Amino acid sequence: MKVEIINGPNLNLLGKRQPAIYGHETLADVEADCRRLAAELRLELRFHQSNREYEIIDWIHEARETAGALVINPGAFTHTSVAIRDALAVLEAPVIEVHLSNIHRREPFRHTSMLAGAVTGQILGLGPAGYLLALRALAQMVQPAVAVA
Ligand code: CA2
Repeated sequence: MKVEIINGPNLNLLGKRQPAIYGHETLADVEADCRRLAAELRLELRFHQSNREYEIIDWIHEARETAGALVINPGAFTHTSVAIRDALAVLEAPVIEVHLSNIHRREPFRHTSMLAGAVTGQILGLGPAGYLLALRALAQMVQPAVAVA
């Protein structure tokens, strides 16, 4: 099964700024961890990051044709983007929204996710482990025979 992981704006800075909030792992580290687990779970992974909203929307549209599941950390677009929500709402595959930080413990403007009503589930505040948990959950949903333990 193909899984898309989509990362939004500024996540390319991961591990390089604000380690107190986002930790020391870079996005390349997160990708490597995800690729290791995906191989174990027999998932075919595509991993993306963009600072451009339209590019994220285009990847979601492509996923309608190609992907069995999707993980998205939309960055700050979480709190603003009706367009990303609309793109997710027409996706039939399961989608997990991941946030490194617990957005509810942060500034009030981060407490609302525009996407919440259009995703299967959310994982918040667990750092990079959230991506791995999302992959495990999706594998369990879509190919339970492979995703043991
Ligand atoms: O907690 C998350 O994963 C967020 O999606 C991260 C976004 C933020 O706008 C959301 O409210 C919550 C920010 C991503 C920016 O990442 C940086 C990483 C290192 C240094 C600067 C920004």
